[in-house]
Amino acid sequence: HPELQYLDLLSHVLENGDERVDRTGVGTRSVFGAMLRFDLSNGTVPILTTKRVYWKTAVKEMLWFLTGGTNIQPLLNENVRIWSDWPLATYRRETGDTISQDAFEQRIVEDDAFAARWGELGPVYGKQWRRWQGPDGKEHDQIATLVQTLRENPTSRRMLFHGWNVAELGSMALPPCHMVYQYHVTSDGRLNCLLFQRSVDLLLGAPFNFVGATALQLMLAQQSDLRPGELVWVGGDAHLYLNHLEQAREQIARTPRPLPSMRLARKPQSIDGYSISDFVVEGYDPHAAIKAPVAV
Ligand code: DHF
Ligand code: TMP
Repeated sequence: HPELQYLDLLSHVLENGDERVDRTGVGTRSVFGAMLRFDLSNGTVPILTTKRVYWKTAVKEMLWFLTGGTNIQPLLNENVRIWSDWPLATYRRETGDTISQDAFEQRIVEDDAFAARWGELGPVYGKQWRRWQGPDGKEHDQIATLVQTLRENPTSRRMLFHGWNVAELGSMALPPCHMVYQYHVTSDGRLNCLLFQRSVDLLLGAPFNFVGATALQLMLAQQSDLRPGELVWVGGDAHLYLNHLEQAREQIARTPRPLPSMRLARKPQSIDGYSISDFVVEGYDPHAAIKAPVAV
């Protein structure tokens, strides 16, 4: 079962991970360098079954990246709350206000001026993917270029987009974790993806990253008349936070169920035409959700 690769990685990190203090102060067990391979050509997708993964949230996050957005207001309008902690921490630090997460989120939704001031993550994923600014001021749409190359020159070895814009790292709420996505087209028309993720929160982040990368691969394949191939996921610093160890043990003890399928209900005119209702997941029967605190 493909999911055993993930569970084996959790076990490996639990048993052999180097225990250290990290940026967040929570502490992690960490290994360096990991690879998982998921074959999408057989109709299955890596939405983990050993806990419930909120796959719609992960797809909505990916659609938000594709809009080029970097403000959490449109995410909150879609009821996606996974990015609120970072602007909230900044707001509390800079104002001394002890506002609750709920009240902060409500204010972002209702007050556009407040959202513009406090809902920004800086030039993160969406900005770099769609509007990477060159030294001459010209903006580069890496996604549009990728789709064009997939269509016109699919044997290219230069089909990738990158989030690590060195000059702008300092103004990002978090430097990109899922950093570079490279694509490859086989001679029989399958689209492969290799995602390099420099830093991996194995319990909370990775399951979302698998879903986001899969959704993007399905959209790119459809837009370039290819079939989905393999998703190769490579992690750099792959870690379990020390307050996730029990949850990881609980998840490892569970038996994976058949992976679900994901398909696109229609073909929009362009990569910019997708919405969450276009994603159809079938056969998803996961074990119960596992709650865990996110390290900010
Ligand atoms: N920081 C850290 N320490 N780990 C992360 O995974 C992470 N991910 C970020 C930003 N910063 C991060 C963006 N992605 C959750 C999942 C993905 C994500 C951020 C947060 C999360 O908390 N997931 C929970 C709740 C999901 C929900 O309520 O919809 C989960 O159980 O999967
Ligand atoms: P870092 O910038 O110090 O590496 O911290 C980022 C943390 O967030 C790290 O635990 C990895 C995690 N993360 C993911 O695993 N996936 C994601 O998509 C994002 C944004 C973060």
